[in-house]
Amino acid sequence: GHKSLVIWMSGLSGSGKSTLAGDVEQALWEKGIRTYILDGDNIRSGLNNDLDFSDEGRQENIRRISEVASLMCDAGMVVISAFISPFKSDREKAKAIIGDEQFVEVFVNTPLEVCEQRDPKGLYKKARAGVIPNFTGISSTFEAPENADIEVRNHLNSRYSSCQQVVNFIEDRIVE
Ligand code: GGZ
Repeated sequence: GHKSLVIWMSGLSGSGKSTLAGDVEQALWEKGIRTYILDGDNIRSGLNNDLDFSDEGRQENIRRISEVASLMCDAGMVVISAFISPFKSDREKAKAIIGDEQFVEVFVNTPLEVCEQRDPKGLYKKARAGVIPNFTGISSTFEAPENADIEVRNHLNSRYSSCQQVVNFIEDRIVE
C-alpha cells in the first residue's frame, strides 16, 4: 500500500494544471498508486454547478473541493486537485481541512503573458473584450503562492521534467 495525499495545484487559466495533473496521474498509475483528479470537468459541472466566478463563488468552490479531497484522501487515494484557487486564505483553509501532513502545494507558475498567448479556449480574448467578467489575471486577482512545496515552470522546462518534479517530491511522502 501507500499513504494518501492531496496534491493541490494552483495557477492561472491556461497555466497547464490539467495537463500536469494528467501526466502525474499516469506516472503514479505506473507505480501502482491509486489516484483521482478533481478538476473543473468533474466538479464545476456537477457538485458546484450552482457557483459562479465571483470571489464568494470561488471561495465556496474551493471549500467544497477541500472537503471532497479530504474525504477521498481518507479513503486512501492520492488526490490531484487542479483549480485556479486564486486566494491565499482559501488555500490555507484547504490545508487546514485536509491536514498539513497530507497537503502538498504545487504552484504552476506560468506567467500571464504565456497563458494569454496560449489561450487554448479563447477565454483571455473574451475577458479582454469584457465579454467574460471577473476573469483571473485580467479582472480578478490571483494571489501567487509564496511558499509552495513545488513550483513548476512548464514554459521553461519539458513536459516530462515538470511531471518528474512533482512525482519525485511526493514519492518519499507516500511510502508507508
Ligand atoms: C477564471 C474562468 C472564468 C473566470 C470561466 N475566471 O482554463 P479553463 O477555463 O478550463 O479553467 C478555468 C476554469 C476556472 O475554474 P476554477 O474552478 O479552477 O476557478 S477557481 O479556483 O477560481 O474557483 C476557465 C474557466 O473555469 N473560467 N470563467 N471568470 N476562469
